[in-house]
Amino acid sequence: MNKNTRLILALDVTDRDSALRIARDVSEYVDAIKIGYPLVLATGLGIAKDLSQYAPVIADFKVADIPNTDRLICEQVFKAGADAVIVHGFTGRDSLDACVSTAHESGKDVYVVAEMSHPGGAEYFQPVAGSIAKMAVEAGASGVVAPATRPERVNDIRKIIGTGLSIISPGVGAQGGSAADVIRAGADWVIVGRSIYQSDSPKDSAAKIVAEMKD
Ligand code: OMP
Repeated sequence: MNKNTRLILALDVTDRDSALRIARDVSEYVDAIKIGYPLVLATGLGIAKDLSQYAPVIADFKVADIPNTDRLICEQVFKAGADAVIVHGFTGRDSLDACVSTAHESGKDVYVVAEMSHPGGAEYFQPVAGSIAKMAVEAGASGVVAPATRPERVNDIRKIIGTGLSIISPGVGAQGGSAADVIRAGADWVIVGRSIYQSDSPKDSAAKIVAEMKD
């Protein structure tokens, strides 16, 4: 993923035509498009390949199973044309290793959820976020997911992982976080969904967020 705009679109729409239209409209403003259960369950995993003409695709399946199942899931995700996958780390090192080795076999990336952005993310995740982030470094992941709703936590996590891993950060806009604040706190990319795909002009909204981060 090239760091041009620092924006990742979370394309959580459930209609194939809308997904393709929005992806095309915002393509000049995004470094990647994140897809997940809403869009894939509605349209099929084939949407990954269709969207990859506009930007690299991150498959957000928050993979969280035993190593063998994790490997099988990641194989399907990469075979379908995704460039990266988001996985959970709380399942332990062996499960994470299965995801990372599957990704590395085909030159793909793994992002590990360190701490979630919603209020409940502070309940169980926050106490273990540092350990999960450290494990992501040790396992050879490409980066971690950390909350734009708590820039101070992004700063803490950046200190733990150093500069070798990327931080991708959801929670901007609809969840209350600020793109500029979280980039300043150490995130490499922001992940934005509703503020873009629910707006009257996804393209203008994406452009505005990119400009805010540049400023
Ligand atoms: P909006 O809140 O609509 O901007 O979308 C945020 C996107 O990031 C959604 O696709 C969420 O599933 C995802 N996300 C979070 O909001 N919080 C997290 O802690 C982790 C993720 C994620 O892994 O992408």
